[in-house]
Amino acid sequence: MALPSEYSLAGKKVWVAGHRGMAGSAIVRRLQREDCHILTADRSRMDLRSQAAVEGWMAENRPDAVVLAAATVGGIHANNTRPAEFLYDNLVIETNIIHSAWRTGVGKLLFLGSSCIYPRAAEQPMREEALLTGPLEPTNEWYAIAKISGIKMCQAYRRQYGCDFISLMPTNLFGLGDRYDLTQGHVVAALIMKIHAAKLAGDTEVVLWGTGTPKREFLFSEDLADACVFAMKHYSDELPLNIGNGKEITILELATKIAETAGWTGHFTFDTSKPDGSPRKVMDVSRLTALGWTAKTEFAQGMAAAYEWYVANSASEAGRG
Ligand code: GFB
Repeated sequence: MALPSEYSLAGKKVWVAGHRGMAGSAIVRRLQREDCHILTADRSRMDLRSQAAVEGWMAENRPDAVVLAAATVGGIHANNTRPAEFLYDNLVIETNIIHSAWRTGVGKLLFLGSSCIYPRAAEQPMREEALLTGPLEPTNEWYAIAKISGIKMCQAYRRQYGCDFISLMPTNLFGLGDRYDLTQGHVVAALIMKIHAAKLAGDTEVVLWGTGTPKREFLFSEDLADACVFAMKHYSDELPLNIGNGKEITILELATKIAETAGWTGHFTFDTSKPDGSPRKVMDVSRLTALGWTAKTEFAQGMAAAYEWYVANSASEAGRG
């Protein structure tokens, strides 16, 4: 169904679901520069997995627009070992929010997915059209299936009810407010923790999981947030929209750059009993670029900000590992 592609946030009530996570908190910061009213709901007030709670909250608060950044997320180990949570939590959060957004007449909904929705063997860089063209990477297929369902819900509600619901597929993210957890977190947060701890302890070796050869593309949290606000205003289509910078580096190169940022001069070894996951995951961002958006933050600048955030906010509680 053809919907107008321009959406004005001016004067709108925008609910950011998942405002405490890295993506959601960056989106709140970015929306604070728009002429809109931001709504958030703390986990203690509403469990997004409860349909009754979500429906009640939506009926009471009546947001005009919704950013669905709430999800159960984690790095490769979390995805691989907690399949039930990654599937159930994410499916139920998405269905509750998307369905009640339709019921309460939400004018724009942005659903955040992930680059892991594309097939493991997708042609690189990965185009949006690669969705559902082949088998998924097994370490995160549960999360990917839930996120694919979210995309399909947005498409279905567009088709059947004319809802302006869109899906964005960000590449791997890093930045401010990441989850610093050595086993459950993503690679950037885990390596910041390990390298910072090695620096403080005077250790000369840090162990990387896997072979260090997989390639990943990393986008800074504040750039993701800027892309989300851009897409809210200017994107309206069934096809998901890739969000990234199109640049990839190996895990070993990533570790080396984090070491440079932290000022640690030791060396890396590899625990190949741990999984590598996808060999390569780089986004084709040509549709996003054609719309007029590109990432602004240089990798080194984003990494310095992420490291600084970790040292200021999390390092003391995180323990040494
Ligand atoms: O961010 P990450 O955990 O997940 O990165 P994915 C995993 C890659 O980093 C693998 C290597 O190649 C790991 O072998 N790695 C090296 C490490 N050392 C470490 C370490 O200490 N911790 C971690 N976590 N990895 C995620 C999905 O996949 O991609 C998410 O699991 C999401 O669901 C995200 O979709 C975009 O990049 O493999």
